[in-house]
This record gives sequence, structure tokens and C-alpha cells, in this order.
Amino acid sequence: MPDSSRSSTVAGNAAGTLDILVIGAGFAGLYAVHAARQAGHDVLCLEAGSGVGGTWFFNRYPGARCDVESIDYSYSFDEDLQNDWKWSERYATQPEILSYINHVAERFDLLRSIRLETRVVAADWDESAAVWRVATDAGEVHVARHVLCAAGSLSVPNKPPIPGVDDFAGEVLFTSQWPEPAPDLAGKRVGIVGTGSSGIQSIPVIAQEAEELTVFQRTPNFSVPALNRPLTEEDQRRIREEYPERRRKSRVSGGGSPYVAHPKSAEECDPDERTAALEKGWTTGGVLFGKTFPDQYTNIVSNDYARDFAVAKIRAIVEDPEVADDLIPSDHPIGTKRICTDSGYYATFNRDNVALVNLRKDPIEHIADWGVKTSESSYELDVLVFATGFDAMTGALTRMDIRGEGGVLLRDAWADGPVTYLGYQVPAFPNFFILNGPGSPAVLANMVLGSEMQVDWLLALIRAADEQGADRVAVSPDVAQEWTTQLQEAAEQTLFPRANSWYMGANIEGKPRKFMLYLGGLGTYAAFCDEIAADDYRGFELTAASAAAERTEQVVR
Ligand code: NA7
Repeated sequence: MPDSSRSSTVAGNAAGTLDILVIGAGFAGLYAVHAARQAGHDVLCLEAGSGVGGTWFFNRYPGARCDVESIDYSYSFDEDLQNDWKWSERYATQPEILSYINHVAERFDLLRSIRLETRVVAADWDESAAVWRVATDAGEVHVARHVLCAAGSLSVPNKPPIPGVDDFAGEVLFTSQWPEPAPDLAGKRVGIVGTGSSGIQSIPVIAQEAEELTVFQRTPNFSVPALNRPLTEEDQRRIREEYPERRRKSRVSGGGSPYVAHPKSAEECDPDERTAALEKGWTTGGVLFGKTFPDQYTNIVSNDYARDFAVAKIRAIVEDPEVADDLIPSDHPIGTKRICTDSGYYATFNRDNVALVNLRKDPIEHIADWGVKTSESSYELDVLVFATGFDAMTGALTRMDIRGEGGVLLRDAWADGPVTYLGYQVPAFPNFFILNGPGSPAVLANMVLGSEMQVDWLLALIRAADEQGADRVAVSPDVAQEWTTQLQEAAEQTLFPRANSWYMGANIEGKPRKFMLYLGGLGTYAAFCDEIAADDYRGFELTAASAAAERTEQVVR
């Protein structure tokens, strides 16, 4: 919940006003730095980590991979970069993605515009000067005309409020903050709490290293094998040949990758066609199984066909039927929580050194210095891993003291859930732009292509404002409310609200339960944003800050 006691007001002067200050040096922030510099802006990027990469810098847990294919989950803005870089596997590991990101940072000389180990703690809009004053944990204040906030959708770890969570005397690890060098788990009794994507990716790898692994599962998730494989020389040749068309298809697609659903609803298929489509979806691998049928997220009958197919696959892998029962989700339609992409997850439960504890039947009572006490048993552990997710989508934004017009705090403005126009802007926060924010497709599409699209669009908006002599770009409460209501109404037409997912804010106690994303897909979103731009940036106010100040004064008088 918002904690106003943390609020501070940014004071102080700094020499030189930046055109653009970027918060965060992950995929989105790095491209923002590059593109803004190319556009001739004076840019500085502040990054909390000691290296660039954002989510891919911090989430270095064993088995961490992206669930979007590497050739799609990579920048498209530079053809030479695209052709020079060779991904070694269909789904890249975290170390390979991080080395790609470092390569990009070096290749485009981005580090000279980035300040590492510098966390933004507050930002104040100065109406009279039409600038943001951005304060860091080092006590510095940077002044910028515009802020592009790329602080990440999955960057604030969720530490679960389990009684005694700080009492454990052994080693405590978070998948989202895995230490380097990696801890040695050989010969250790390891417990892991959490079976989302991070748990599901790390469990098979930890099981191979640890003496014993106990998996504490509160809610099972669906997972589909990645069917990962090395990319051969022949693949590399073909990829280069197909890249332009692949990128074109991806940009107009829903998810930012070139795959399309079976042309018919599962309901309209005869049993053979349906099974063939499901088998094809399954062997395409991972999260893409969620796109087997076009109506899989709107029609429970279609969804149930996909669900039943996945359940049969799980039962075929897991030898103990009771364990299989525990691993099969029953609380949400398949895909309404992001389908996980695994390498050997279900088969891991056939190992002698792995045990599953179903916390729905046997909940955790408390954590003690020796391990985990559930209502029925005690588990002595040497290492306790938390794969317990994130305060997703809004957490990074609401933790900073961001003050807009009249001193309003962003976290207060969002107390009932995030309100944005197109995901980009919040009323009363002029010149503050969010990348992959709530109200945009963000995590529902390929984040790299989505980030490129958004950065290009926002830089064009800033250029348009500059050309008009407008130093203030803002959105009205009505426009933002209309956009937010529309996307929530669209979500109500789907199966997504049935899940207690982080898309809904449901994984964090006290967070408003609202669907936070734009569901129309990346291609439709990009086309709509282009339409808005062509219509003189409909919905955005491009004005002189002095005019706004006068208006406020008149209202006060
Ligand atoms: P997720 O998907 O949010 O998963 C977190 C897991 O942790 C999930 O199984 C939670 O169970 C579990 N959890 C959270 N709090 C508790 C407590 N108090 N007790 C027991 N279990 C708990 O995060 P991930 O990091 O795995 O994945 C996030 C995204 O990263 C993923 O969707 C991909 O896009 C990449 P719950 O479901 O809340 O019962």
C-alpha cells in the first residue's frame, strides 16, 4: 500500500537541463538512450543496477531463459546488429541475453549516457520552469524537460509476508536477486517457495544440483515444454533470409512474434482437426500454446479443449497420479496466468530427491531458523529459495516519490489502480512518459519490439511538441479514464479476470484488483497510436507551461 511517510520533495539545483532523462537501462531504457541521442537530444539514463540489462541483469537464477524465441526477442532497429549477432539457441539463457545487451551497449556507445548504481528515489514537476527535478539515492538532482520511465514491469521483488520469514538461519535466496558467483547447492537440502515461471524454470536445474529439493506450491501453473534446441548454421542462414518478413509479421501481430492461431475456434473443428491443432500448438512450444485457437481467451469451451489437452500431457509425464493431481491447476482457465515455458519441469517430480508440498492442503504455519513448518510436517533446510514474483507493472513506479501538478503523488493518483492514456501518460504528470506501462500491451507482447515502437512514437511526440514551441505535454483526466475504462471493459469480455494473476494485481496483498494491460495486441495498439499521432496527437495537450500555470491560477482565484 502507498506509504506517504516515504514522500520527499525534491529540492536543489543542478547545472544544465537535460532534454530527456531515462529511468532504467533494460531493453526499453537502452533503446530510449540510443534513439533519443540519434534524434539529437541531450540524454542521461539512471540505472539502479551495477550493470545494464534490467530484468535480465537481476534475474540470474539457474535455468533462467526468455519464453520468447531469441531471434524475435532482440532489437530490430539496426540491420547490421540483427545480422551480426548469432543466437546459439532457440530460447536464449539469461547469460546469453545479458551478453547481447552488453554488446548492444558497447556497440552503440551507450554507457557514456548511463549512470549505473544510481537509483531514482523521487521526481518533482516544476510547473514554472516546465522541467522535472529528479533525485537519486546519492542525493543528486538532475533537471530534465522530459522523463522516459523504463523502470520495468517485473523489477520489484515480492517478499511474501510469511510468519518468521526473517528467522531462517540458513541461506535465503531470491530468484530475482540471485547472487553472483552462484551459490553452491551441492549436498544441500533446498526448499523453494513459488511455482510461477521463475520457480518452474529453476526447479529442474536446482533438483540436479541439490541433495534434496522440496517444492512448496501454493497454486500450480500450466507449463509447456520449450522444446529448446541449438540453432544450427543452416538455421542461422535461414533466419537472416527470413528476418525482414519475420519482423514485419511480428510488428502487426498480437504478441510481437510471427505466429498465428489456427484459423478456427476449437468448437468449430472436428475432433481430428482439433487434436492436430493442439498437437501443433504444443510442439510449437512454451507460451505459444496459449495461442492455439483464436478464441482461446474469450470462449471457455475452446479454452477447456486446450486445458484438457495440457492436463493429459501432464498426467502422461508425472508417474505418481497424486502428485500429478497436485500439479494440475484448477483455479484458472489455461493462459489467463502466463503459461510457463519449461525444460523438464514435470519430469523433475519423478526424481527421488524431489518432493512436492501442496500448500493448499498443508499450508505453511511459519518459517523457523531450521526450516519450514507446515500444518502437517516440518522440513529442515539448508537453503530457502523464494520464487515469489513481483509487484508487477506498477511497483517500480509507485515506489518512487513522483510528484506531478499540485504536488500529487503518482502512487496516490493510482490508489484505486493505474489510470493512463495509451499506457504513456498519467493526468497531472506532464512530460512524464511511461514505457511498457499499465494500459499498454507491455508484457503481453514481445517487450523488445514493443519498446522500440513506444520509444519511436514518444520521441515523435516530443519532436511535434518542440516544433510547436510547446514545452508541456499532458493528458486530461477524462481521456485517461476513458482509455482505462475501455481496456478494463475489453478485459471483462475475456477469461483473464477469472485468474488471480499479477496481470490483475492479485498477487500482492492490498493492490487494487484490476486488469492492467491492453489486450488488443501489439499490431493493433501500434496502428491506433499512429492514428492518434496523425490526428494531431488526439487526446494529448501540447501547450506552453506558462499557459497551464495561468489556467491553474485562474481556477484558484
Ligand atoms: P509469479 O508468476 O508471480 O509466481 C510467483 C509464485 O510464488 C506463485 O506460484 C505464487 O503462488 C507464489 N507465492 C507468492 N507468495 C507466496 C506465499 N506467500 N506463499 C506461497 N507461495 C507464494 O512470478 P515469477 O517470477 O515466477 O514469474 C513472473 C513472470 O516472469 C512470468 O509470468 C513470466 O512472464 C516471467 P500464488 O499463485 O500467488 O498462489
